[in-house]
Amino acid sequence: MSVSANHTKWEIFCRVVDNYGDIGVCWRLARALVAERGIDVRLWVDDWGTLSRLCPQAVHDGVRVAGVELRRWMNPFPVEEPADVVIEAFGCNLPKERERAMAAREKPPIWVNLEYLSAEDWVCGYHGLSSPHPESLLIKTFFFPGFVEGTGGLILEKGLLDRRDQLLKKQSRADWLRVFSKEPLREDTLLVSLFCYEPFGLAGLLRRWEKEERPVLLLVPEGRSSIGVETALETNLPVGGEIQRGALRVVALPFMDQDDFDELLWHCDLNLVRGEDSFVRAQWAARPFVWNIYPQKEDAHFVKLEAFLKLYCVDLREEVASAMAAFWRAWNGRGDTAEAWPAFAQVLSELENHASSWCVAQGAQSSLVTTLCQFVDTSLKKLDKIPPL
Ligand code: TRH
Repeated sequence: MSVSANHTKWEIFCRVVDNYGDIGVCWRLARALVAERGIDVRLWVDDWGTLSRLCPQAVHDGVRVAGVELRRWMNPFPVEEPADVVIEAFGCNLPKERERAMAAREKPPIWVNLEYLSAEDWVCGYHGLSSPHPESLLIKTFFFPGFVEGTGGLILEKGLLDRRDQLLKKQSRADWLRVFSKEPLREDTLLVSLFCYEPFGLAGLLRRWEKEERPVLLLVPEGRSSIGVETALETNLPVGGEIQRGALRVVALPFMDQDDFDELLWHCDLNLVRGEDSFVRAQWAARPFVWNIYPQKEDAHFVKLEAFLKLYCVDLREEVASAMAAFWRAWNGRGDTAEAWPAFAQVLSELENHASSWCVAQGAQSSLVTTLCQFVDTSLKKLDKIPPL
């Protein structure tokens, strides 16, 4: 009988380049592999400080949290038996000692390079391509998450959408909000979450919201986003602090764990998110959202942004799609957010319906955990057929 992915040991290697996204994705993936498949997972992380912001239980090297063995990626790399499946996240380059140990195994480990998420057309053509190691029998396969058939899919934990619906049924947003703010919430308030880099149009948008008829309540977790608001409003905004400016009220939240961050997105009418992981979580929230894409040299990120807009807007009315695209572009520095806001605000209810159907359609596709396990199962079968050296 051949071994299935569920009975193998996996390890994920992650270098924290900047921000939380890379480790955010790996930590989430590791937990899902354990929870859904009972896989024994070890996660190697080079930046313990960033990991422990996301996972405060990461108190020492080797600790198990949510069933995942958390390990410090140190130099020189500890001598240990490599796992059966090795995931190199985002081209982080495995330690040479580890590559040598992998090559020395009787059966080479299944080696996957997990790439960044993109909606660009070329992704399907590159997903699943393999590259043999120049000096050993190791083969590295490139795995691309994505939104369409033929990619690796997205991380969607089993039961997440049901948990979201149940929570929203039993907890009103006013009750949820009481933990963060004692001010009563007007029924018609537009509740917005803000997780961003330094969008050029933030100050202009806040000024626009101050003059809105409909009250806007902006919830801002601590970090670059709250610093951006402090700069724009020329004030201090410590965690727990609140500011009222005209129709706009800002509440500063602490940095939460990933599950609490999900709940924030589920309760808001509009989520301003960034990077990769929060961008996907906003889609599982099934609410209108705006993506602050990670900026790249020579504006290369705009190609990625446009590719996603093209895919996401396929079934939208022309007027709705163009209002959404104009606001997204402005938020990323191409256009004026304050000018683009009224048309965008006008189509929010239509975008809410669209966000729900998009979420259902994406949720019906195979998740990243499923595609990875299928790939590992197929690779194990092939390995079984290779006679030992
Ligand atoms: O932190 P990011 O900007 O990460 C980015 C992207 O991943 C990008 O692709 C990468 O190249 C770049 O870093 C270097 O944004 P992202 O991807 O949304 O990750 C943030 C993580 O932080 C996500 O897992 C959600 C989590 N989070 C919390 O858990 N609690 C919080 O309070 C907040 C605000 C975020």
